[in-house]
Amino acid sequence: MVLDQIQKENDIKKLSDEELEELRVELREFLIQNIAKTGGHLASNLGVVELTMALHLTFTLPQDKIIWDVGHQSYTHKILTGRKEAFATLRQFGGISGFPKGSESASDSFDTGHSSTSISAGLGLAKAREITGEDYSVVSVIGDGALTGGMAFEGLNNASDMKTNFIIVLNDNNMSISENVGGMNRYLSNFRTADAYMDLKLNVMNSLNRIPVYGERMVKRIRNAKSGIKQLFVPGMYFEEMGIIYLGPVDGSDIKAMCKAFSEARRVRGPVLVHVITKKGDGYLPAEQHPARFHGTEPFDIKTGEPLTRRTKPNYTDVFSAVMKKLGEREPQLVAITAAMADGTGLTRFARLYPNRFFDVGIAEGHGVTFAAGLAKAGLVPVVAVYSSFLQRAFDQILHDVCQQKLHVVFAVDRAGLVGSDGATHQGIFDLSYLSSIPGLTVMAPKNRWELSDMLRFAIRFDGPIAVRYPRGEAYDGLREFRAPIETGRSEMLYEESQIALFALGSMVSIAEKVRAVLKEQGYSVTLVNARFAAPLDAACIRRLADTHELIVTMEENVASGGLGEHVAAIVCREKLPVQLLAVSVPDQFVEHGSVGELYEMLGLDAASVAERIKCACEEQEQPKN
Ligand SMILES: Cc1ncc(C[n+]2csc(CCOP(=O)(O)OP(=O)(O)O)c2C)c(N)n1
Repeated sequence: MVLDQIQKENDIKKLSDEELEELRVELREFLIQNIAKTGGHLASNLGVVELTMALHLTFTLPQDKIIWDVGHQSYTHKILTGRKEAFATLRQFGGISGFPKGSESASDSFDTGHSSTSISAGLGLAKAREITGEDYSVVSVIGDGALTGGMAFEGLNNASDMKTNFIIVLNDNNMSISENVGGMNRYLSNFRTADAYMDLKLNVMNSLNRIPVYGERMVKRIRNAKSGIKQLFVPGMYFEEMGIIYLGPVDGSDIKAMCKAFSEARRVRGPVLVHVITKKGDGYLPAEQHPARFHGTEPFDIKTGEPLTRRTKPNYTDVFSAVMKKLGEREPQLVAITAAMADGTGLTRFARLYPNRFFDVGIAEGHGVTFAAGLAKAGLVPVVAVYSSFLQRAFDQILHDVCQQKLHVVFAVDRAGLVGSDGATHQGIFDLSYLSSIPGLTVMAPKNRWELSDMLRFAIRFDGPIAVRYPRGEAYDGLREFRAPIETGRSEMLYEESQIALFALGSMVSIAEKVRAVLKEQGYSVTLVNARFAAPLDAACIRRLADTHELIVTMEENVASGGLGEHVAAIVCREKLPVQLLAVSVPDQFVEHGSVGELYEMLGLDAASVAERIKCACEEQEQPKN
């Protein structure tokens, strides 16, 4: 195997042309075989095998800096930098990450996970190089999807002032997770296929050449022109006009052509963009045919491309999708917004049924929220469906554009809580903190699938800014006998006893149910309250619990700082309520990848650990048992 000759960075440079041919085949086979077992981002990685090889052939790692935008496509880079053996542990607890990590390798020059950061980060590295007087190349590799994010445009705008070399590689596969959207995408389409561009150029030049004298002169002038009519013939004028040299388009399966383009790019004094045309899923038919499904995949059967395990029970996203479908029919004012995640957030069905009321804004969470504010101002009811960690991008837009004007925008915050294998950049463990700190924003979390449905209906008929946060994965269908009508700021009493009160929010209610069972078996008397609202908090309930219990245990799938526990503690402290408090939450730290179950155990959020902590707290206080 040629692959065995790659033990560390730059080993690829020792290979012959024949070996490189062999390597690209082996790399694809390796990716398919491994991702079929571990799951991961298959389609994007298959598309950049040759592109990554060409980068590694041209540049020298770790001195030169390659920054992978989003970073989900960095698997070949990881293999070529000596991490092949670790691939069996990809995205597993304690294993290698699915994203670039400086802690894994010095060749991962910038950690990524969220989209559209690579140009800004690369520019920072390149500027630093000017100041420190070092000598290295900086290459930001950005996808056409990631190029729809505002930060990428801000970076381009800023990069145009560079006087030293800064390379942007546009990895253009004409796809975001699903179809890419927007004007930039259409612009790129104009010259995506080198053939089409070449044909157009040749046709025009030939026609002009046929006009005696004048035609020839015009062709000459066009060739010499710096701008104007030249943009009819030269691709990438948008970039050129901004002061960024455009090279391409280059065929992303042609290693030699890419190496040549990258070498040319390295000679440019200033910012340069190399436009590389790749194909998502390249080399594996099921991924080529269903690039969106294979963007991020669970383990699958290589022969059929079908997932190894079939989901039988609905997850929370399915519940959201079903409610949106139903309410879309009844509420003509209802509109839905996604930032390039129609499939992931469950809006595909809504999009199909009500295309005029569905908006994919590209990977632009901040813009999406302010766009929703505009829609709300004009009387519509926008639902912004977005993952918790990506909504972090839109904090100011929620605060400044939505909440200060008290606009009725509904935030359907999916993947709130631990998400598992995508790891630290994707854990949704901060939204309770950043959302519940904004005045006037109502924040809810359902205990089970029925309550998610009720909360969404409540939110859509609400007046004012409101968020419903719900986790990734199977929707809990226990506790279905408890379905008290939802009232703003009111919790739901599930089991009322004395001594210990569990005050749990959202996903933690089902854990609290188990904790209660463990504690009751040991003779404790345990109340269980479904908090329902993180803001406004049910202060009356806290007062009542403090009166009748020795210990209140808050439970939330969010970091401690700024979360439910702190809000409850503030009431208890302010009002000097005579009760002991225990806050169960995600500790204030970034949480790496692993299965959600493993992470729960590691963080002490599983029922057994929580019950143990409560017992210790009771014993510390020498509270008598019932
Ligand atoms: C801020 C943010 N929003 C959403 C996502 C989810 N996401 C991951 S990859 C991706 C599409 C990226 O498309 P592109 O840059 O073209 O890369 P490709 O997978 O096509 O190679 C999206 C929307 C993200 N990572 N970050």
